[in-house]
Amino acid sequence: EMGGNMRLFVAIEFPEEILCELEGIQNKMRALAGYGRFVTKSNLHLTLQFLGEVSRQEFGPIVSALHRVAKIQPAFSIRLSRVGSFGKSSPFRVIWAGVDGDIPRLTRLQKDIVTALGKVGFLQETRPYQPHITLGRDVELSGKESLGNFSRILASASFPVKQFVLKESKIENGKLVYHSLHFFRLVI
Ligand code: 2AM
Repeated sequence: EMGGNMRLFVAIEFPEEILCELEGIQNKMRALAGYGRFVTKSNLHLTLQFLGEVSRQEFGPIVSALHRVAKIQPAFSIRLSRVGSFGKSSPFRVIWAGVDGDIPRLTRLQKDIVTALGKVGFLQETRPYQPHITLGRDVELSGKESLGNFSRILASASFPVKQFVLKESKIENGKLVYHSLHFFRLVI
């Protein structure tokens, strides 16, 4: 931990049933994949904003800014939509699960977080926001295994998003682990 810096991001986490569903898809994919690095179940999440390296002095203002966003944003519902990829062909750079449902609220929340963090000195992300849950990286599938086949096994139950979380990314004993530092409850 150089100079007490922390590697942070803001994310939405999922109920256990959704995590199990995502893990089920990963397992089917893993069984068919020649190669792939799959995200462990406990690390599955939807990123709202990646902050990168943050110093101790910046931590307080970040938490305050996120509280200001949360206290005026209503809770909303989303559901898993489909399986897609960044990178057009095998090996797929990233395979992800997408969401639909109340996307305007999700997008609004993400924009407000970016704006609020911009005010406390974080560079605004200029690339368009592509909400995704990374399932695996560098996944090698044969031509026959189209991603559409995995989309078809997604159940479409909605689940509520009642909070978001500030997380720290660390390597512990050679493993990537995420620690939740702060939960921010949305307005119910
Ligand atoms: P990804 O899942 O598409 O890799 C923690 O690293 C989270 O922040 C991941 O969900 C990751 O997205 C996201 N993230 C966004 N920008 C990032 C960057 N420049 N470096 C690492 N992670 C980033």
